[in-house]
Amino acid sequence: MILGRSERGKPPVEPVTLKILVAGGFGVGKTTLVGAVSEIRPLRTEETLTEAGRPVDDTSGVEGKHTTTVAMDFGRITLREDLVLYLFGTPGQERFWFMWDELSEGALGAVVLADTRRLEDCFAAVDYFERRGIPFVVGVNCFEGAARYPADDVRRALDLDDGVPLMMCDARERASVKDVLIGVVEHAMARSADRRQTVTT
Ligand SMILES: Nc1nc2c(ncn2[C@@H]2O[C@H](COP(=O)(O)OP(=O)(O)OP(=O)(O)O)[C@@H](O)[C@H]2O)c(=O)[nH]1
Ligand SMILES: [Mg+2]
Repeated sequence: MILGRSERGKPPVEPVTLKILVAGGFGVGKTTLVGAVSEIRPLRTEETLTEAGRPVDDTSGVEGKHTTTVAMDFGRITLREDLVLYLFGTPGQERFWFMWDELSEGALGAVVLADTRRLEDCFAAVDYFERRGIPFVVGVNCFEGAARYPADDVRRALDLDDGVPLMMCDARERASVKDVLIGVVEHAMARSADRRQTVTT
């Protein structure tokens, strides 16, 4: 007997896959964020921080940190059955920034993670995405012990354009990270809809 279409249930959906970058300064929690939400075992490229690197690898605030990303983090999250995000965490240290151009190829958008104790460490990431016109949101990773600042103060310190979303988050919490990722997808979609409208009007 041949089953009719309605009897066979819904046809399998081919999900849309989107690439999202996770950027920000050294030790701000990028690897932690990808690990918190990835449904596959995240690919990590961690190397041990050494005594020799101490003058350049400033771990103040994250003294428990013993490793650093040297190439990238990679993870995957299914936001809806028809929407899958591939997450690419960038290395935070300046000496690995040559990787960013490769990693940002084809990215829909980015999350710039910030730590308010060392806000200046994410300036370069904000500049990078602004200059290339890649939509991004800022996620303020709220470490315990760090002073909490109103969102507007952080926005002003980062000199963010009005349209750029800023969200408080905890890079260790799946639900919190998921909200940030939904934020970046929505923001990027809205930006591209705006652009289409500008072209047609
Ligand atoms: N308390 C607290 N610790 C965190 C949080 N996020 C990350 N950490 C810790 O901070 C340290 C740095 O986190 P990573 O995820 O390695 O940071 P990263 O941005 O990937 O660092 P690089 O790749 O070296 O630039 C780790 O020891 C984490 O356990 C957070 O939200 N709260
Ligand atoms: Mg890392």
